[in-house]
Amino acid sequence: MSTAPPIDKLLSAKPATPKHPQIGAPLTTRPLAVLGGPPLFNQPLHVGRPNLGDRDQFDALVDRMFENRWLTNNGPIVQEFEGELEKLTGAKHCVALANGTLALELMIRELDLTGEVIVPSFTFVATVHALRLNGITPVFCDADPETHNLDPHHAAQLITPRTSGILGVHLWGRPCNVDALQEIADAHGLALLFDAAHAFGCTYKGRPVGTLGDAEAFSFHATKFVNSFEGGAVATNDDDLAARIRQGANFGYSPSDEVEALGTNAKMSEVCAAMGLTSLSSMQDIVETNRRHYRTYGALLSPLHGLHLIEYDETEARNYQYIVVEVGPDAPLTRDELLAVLRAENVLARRYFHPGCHRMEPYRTEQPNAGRALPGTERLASQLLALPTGTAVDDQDIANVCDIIHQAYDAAPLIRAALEKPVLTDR
Ligand code: T4K
Repeated sequence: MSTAPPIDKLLSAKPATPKHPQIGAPLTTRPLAVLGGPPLFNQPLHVGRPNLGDRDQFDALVDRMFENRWLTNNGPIVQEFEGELEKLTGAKHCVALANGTLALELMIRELDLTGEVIVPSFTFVATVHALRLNGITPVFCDADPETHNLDPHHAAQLITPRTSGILGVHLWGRPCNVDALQEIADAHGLALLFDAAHAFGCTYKGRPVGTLGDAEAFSFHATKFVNSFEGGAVATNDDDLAARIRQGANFGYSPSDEVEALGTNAKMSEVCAAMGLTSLSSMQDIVETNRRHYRTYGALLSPLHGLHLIEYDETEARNYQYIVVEVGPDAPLTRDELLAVLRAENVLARRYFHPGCHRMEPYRTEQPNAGRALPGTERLASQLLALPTGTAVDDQDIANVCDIIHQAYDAAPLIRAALEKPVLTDR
């Protein structure tokens, strides 16, 4: 039975008192949509709208592709893209691939990992699937509550005679504690690899991501900071590993046209590389936009208790691609209540990453008790919310999103009553 107050009471909810005149945005005086008002945004405001780059540059590259009549299979545009990636990361090899998931799968397979690999549960599920698809048991390691990345102390406790490697994830472009993980890997003779899907253009102690551990996998999916529609790459300084990944991505064919190993088709196409090159040309502008958005969110959300925007170390290179807030227990609304408020306004905030891979199939069935050792993961999966940013979002959009959150804080008891059973469908 509904405990929500009558709708006329909800509709008469007082609008928020203007709180942040410094943004110059017209503060709303309408009731929140979750309380019956019209949505503030007519069109959905997404998390993950692609950064498009310069259309003329892309068109010129596509013209070149047509003139070459070379569409895929290690074409000249892919080779140019790989060269740019190598320059930017300083990695000896960047093998461009069809997507980030295949980059992970090939990196794991060609490093000959077996048995168990230590991996965070708090990541996008592709990280863990890539292990499982290689017949490896993912051993879930908890997330450090501060960094959201693999907790090295917990990782060290999870090593068994079957462990062959550690797969860290540089979440939100904030690199893992690489030194601590490398020390553990060296002490136990383990491979150390990274899912760097979020961390293109970032550094760890001044060293570019792409040169850390044995190998790192990038994603250039449309929603990523730099995109090639779909795409990925493995970066490594290991000549032999790079050669094996190239071969494994091309059905196992060697450069002399012999099938010498098991392989799949994970090749990047020319049109994807054209988009990748276009995206790389805009990279600095995208960083600037993202950084400005990050600072705007920081300024506008800072007065709200219990709401904490993740911090980026501005002394290191960062891409600022993810605006992630932690909605703590002292906030007047839970993360899911705040999400329902935003959704009602057409702001499609995302619960990255909910509910934690250990609660997804097949891992939930295979390891039903995994959550007991993952308190940090459980907390983060229930408290984090990703907000819209990137070049498709402008300052006014951000002011409006923050205004909604301020209003929600003011109307929290009414909202809580109205949301007896929020229906949330995303991950
Ligand atoms: N490791 C990590 C840590 C990752 O985060 C990912 C991917 C991977 C590995 C694997 O890399 P890939 O194999 O994908 O290269 C999205 C992306 O599909 C996925 O690439 C990404 N991580 C993940 C974090 O987010 P969804 O299911 O949330 O995507 P989707 O379709 O809901 O799109 C997000 C929003 O972006 C939507 O609200 C709509 C908008 N959008 C999306 C696309 C594709 C657009 O406006 N235009 C578009 O073209 O997974």
